[in-house]
Amino acid sequence: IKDGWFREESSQWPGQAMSIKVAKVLHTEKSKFQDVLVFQSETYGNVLVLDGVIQCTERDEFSYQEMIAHIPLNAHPNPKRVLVIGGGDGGVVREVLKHESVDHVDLVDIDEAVPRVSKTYLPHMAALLNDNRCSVHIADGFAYLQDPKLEKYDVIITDSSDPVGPASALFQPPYFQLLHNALNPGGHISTQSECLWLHLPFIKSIQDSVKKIFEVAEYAFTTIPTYPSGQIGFVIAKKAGGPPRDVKAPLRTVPGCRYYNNNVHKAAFVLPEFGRVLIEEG
Ligand code: AAT
Repeated sequence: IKDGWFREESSQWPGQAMSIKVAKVLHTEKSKFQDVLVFQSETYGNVLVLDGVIQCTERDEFSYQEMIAHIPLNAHPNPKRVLVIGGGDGGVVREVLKHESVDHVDLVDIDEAVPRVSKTYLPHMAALLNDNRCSVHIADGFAYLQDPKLEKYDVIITDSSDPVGPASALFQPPYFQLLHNALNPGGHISTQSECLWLHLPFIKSIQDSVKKIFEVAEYAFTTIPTYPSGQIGFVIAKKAGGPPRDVKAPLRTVPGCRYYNNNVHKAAFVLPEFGRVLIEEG
């Protein structure tokens, strides 16, 4: 923070940086895993930053949380057991619990500081972490999935931070194999997969790794002003039954959404030509 502005600089997006005007710093700490910063901004509500990277702002978080959650959940005929890896702010859990069929969601974040500070400073995201359908586990997502006694899931959402630091293993083939093993037949996954404008070869490598294990893997995206270059996507795959974009049954209406609707669901898979060429034909 300099001269009242937070600036998001990183070698992951060289030569550019999102800046947000700070009204007040609310919290700083060095947790076991990362630098945690929460500030109140002038125009984006409260903002959570980990290791200098914006994780969410109150003004636009719904775009990301709704899309990473409802694309796999709403394409599944009857999701009951859901796992969220990362996402300690609780935003994805809030979206998951909009689906009446869901009777249990496990959330696994490596860093206890994230749910703790989110409960205080991001209450609209974190409130349902206390719901009786939700269990919060503080653990590494990769290690959690290796538990041989793990009960299987219908949908697994990887809401992870970027692949530098504690989340790096969550973008590699062994992790995608663990996801596959942890899914019920017919299960679906979505996994945070970065930005078309910045990370096209990386998206391709995630998609190729997922495809080797799930046969079909597609990229769907959302727009969001406070993530790098204003766009982020998810690799979506399911255990059986053809491409994720071909939803057989009519999509249900998910209540209380501000970004997601059934047409947005379908449109999210339609890529601009520079991305389509590499991701779908490359
Ligand atoms: N809901 C949008 C915010 C996130 S949070 C990503 C979370 O992943 C963080 O809380 C972090 O503690 C957690 N995390 C990182 N590594 C692991 C791991 N190995 N196991 C479990 N949780 C982990 C996503 C932000 C996207 C940013 C885009 N630039």
